[in-house]
Amino acid sequence: MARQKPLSLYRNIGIIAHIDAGKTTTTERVLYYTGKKHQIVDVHDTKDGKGSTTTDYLEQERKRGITIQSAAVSTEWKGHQINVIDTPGHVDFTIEVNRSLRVLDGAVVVFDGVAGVEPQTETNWRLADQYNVPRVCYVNKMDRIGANFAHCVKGIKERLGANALLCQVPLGSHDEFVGMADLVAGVGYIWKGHDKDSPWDTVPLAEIAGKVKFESTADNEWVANLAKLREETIEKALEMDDEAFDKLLNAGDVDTYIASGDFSLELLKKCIRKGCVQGKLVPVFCGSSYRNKGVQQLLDAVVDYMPYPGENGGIAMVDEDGHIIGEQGVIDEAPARALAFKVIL
Ligand SMILES: Nc1nc2c(ncn2[C@@H]2O[C@H](COP(=O)(O)OP(=O)(O)OP(=O)(O)O)[C@@H](O)[C@H]2O)c(=O)[nH]1
Ligand SMILES: [Mg+2]
Repeated sequence: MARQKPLSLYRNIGIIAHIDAGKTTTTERVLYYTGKKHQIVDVHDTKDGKGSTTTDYLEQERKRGITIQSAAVSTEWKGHQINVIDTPGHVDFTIEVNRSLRVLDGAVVVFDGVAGVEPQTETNWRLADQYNVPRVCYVNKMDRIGANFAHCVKGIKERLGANALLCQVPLGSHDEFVGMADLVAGVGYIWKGHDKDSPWDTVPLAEIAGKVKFESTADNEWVANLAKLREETIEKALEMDDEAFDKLLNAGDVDTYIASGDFSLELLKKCIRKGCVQGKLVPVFCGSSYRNKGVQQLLDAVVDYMPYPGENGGIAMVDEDGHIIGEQGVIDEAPARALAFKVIL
């Protein structure tokens, strides 16, 4: 079976979360923005027979508006083949998440921006730990009343014990959620509307404060602290690479380091990728899939930070008694091998 692309251009990812965090809604946007679908179907519109989302196609899934079984879809983004498994969040179907994690190289963990870390987030997080699956976090539903990014990040750090790296912070919340600041690229994305095809403006980090003003003090604080937050992100990311971190230490501070000419966006992304693939860092993003904000940037993160098959080493081989007897490398030149993780009749 010939592969169309080198392995480095594949991403096999799962979307995992507590029930209702927005996994299927996010998957639906992924298919739309990658050009695989021309329409978006919303989960809550499927109950009265108005079609179905691509991944919740079972009759009971449509009727109940929940995911029951894991469903896999394939699409392309920026020259990469992205295979996505949309998993169920309900506790009764945890076995479906378990099976999926066995075959995944990376996972996008979705959070409800209001609820933060929930019981099934923890269960699925521990399962991902068990299978050594690198993760990125996506704080969804920033458009809901009560959305609280800080609370969610606190939960990611304290309840999940993750070394969270803020790659984005939200610009506003609830009705005022207009986009996010990208602490890696040093820019803000400010959407002009909620429609699925609404464009966004990309503005330099230093200009964001002049463009947005929110009712909530907490929301304004994120904006007031953007320069400091970016410094923290850069510092933490560079720790993943001895040479880059030494240079930062010699420069004394992030500003001097950037001015020295040794710094580049490519280097920063390389460090984040290294930390993420090795499971030392968990990059954090935010958005509102329902309001069509942040999904394209999340896809970029999947390409930039999630491992390709075999990047994290081979697959353990076991004998009939389950003893590990070696490792099977995942290499381009080798004949294709497959593990059927699910059969649908
Ligand atoms: N306001 C708001 N609602 C959202 C957002 N994302 C999803 N929802 C809504 O949340 C509900 C659950 O969304 P789903 O996408 O089915 O969530 P899920 O994580 O796939 O749920 P399960 O697979 O059943 O665990 C639906 O009514 C969605 O429309 C969002 O960004 N903002
Ligand atoms: Mg679902």
